Amino acid sequence: KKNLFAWAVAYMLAAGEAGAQNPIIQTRYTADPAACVYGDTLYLYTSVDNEEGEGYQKTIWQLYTTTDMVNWTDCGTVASLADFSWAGDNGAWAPHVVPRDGKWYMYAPIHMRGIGVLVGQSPCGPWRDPLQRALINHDIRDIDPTVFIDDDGQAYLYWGNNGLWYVKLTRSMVDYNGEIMEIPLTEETVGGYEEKYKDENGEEQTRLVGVDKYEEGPWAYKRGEKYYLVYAAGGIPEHLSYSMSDSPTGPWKYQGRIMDSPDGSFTTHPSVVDFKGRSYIFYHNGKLKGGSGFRRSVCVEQFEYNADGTIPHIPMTKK
Ligand code: FUB
Repeated sequence: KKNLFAWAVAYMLAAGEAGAQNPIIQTRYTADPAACVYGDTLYLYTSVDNEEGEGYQKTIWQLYTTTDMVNWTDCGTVASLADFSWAGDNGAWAPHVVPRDGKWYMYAPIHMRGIGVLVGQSPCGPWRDPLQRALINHDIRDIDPTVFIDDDGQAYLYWGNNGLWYVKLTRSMVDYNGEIMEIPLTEETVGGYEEKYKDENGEEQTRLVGVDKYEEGPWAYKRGEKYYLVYAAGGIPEHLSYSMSDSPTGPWKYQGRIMDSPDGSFTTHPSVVDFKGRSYIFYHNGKLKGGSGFRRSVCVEQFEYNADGTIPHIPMTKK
């Protein structure tokens, strides 16, 4: 497979004592970071924005690795639409990758076709598509998967744009048990408040409006005894907010905004990990030369949790 084990040149060297320069990927337009810590390495998967044009007709997923958060290795394109026989030429959007029991699982949204899952022998494949169909295909808003494995071994898949759902994955990681559950987007769970309105057929509907509102890009994890959902919120432009819970199935309680809207991009997309004793949040902006809301670039900030486990407001930096 092209680029397999292409543990290529570290393309960008240290920019300073605290870490690399933002955007951390300067050789192409990358978006939708999904970081995964395994052993002594941080694996950073991204979607890839096109060099020209508007929209997200994206075709590949890229992997970058680091052991020190300063020097990054470009592992190249590790998966593409061609890995899914059913994907057509729809967009290769925000991925999420988790290792389990010696295998690697890539959850990959194919715009308008659902969320597929690839099983790999290594962080960069080779991959196979065991289902030969989407794992999740119940709504056109099935994008932005994030997988969290709880201490008891139960894995959960969360996803959704303008709607937030989860399922319990089976131990195989390529199937799920029980029903798809919707997480209510209320003022209590994700901020904002509900408003009634009439749709084009004159039917009364409810929508979430107000000060804050879940949009997309959920990132689920546990720290201590608390469960966290960090996500893009607010419509256009998006910013990052989060909710917390005592359980992976909720109820979730809205906690507030943690990062403002990035420069040059109307979207943002979080990934939060602890690595070598420090906490990091990845996101994207449109600040690379020639960048825009359709030509985005992955960035990272180090931060420290508050003593009570809540997340502070995190400024965006250039370094
Ligand atoms: O990259 C396409 C879409 O942009 C993602 O699915 C969203 O999270 C936003 O970042």
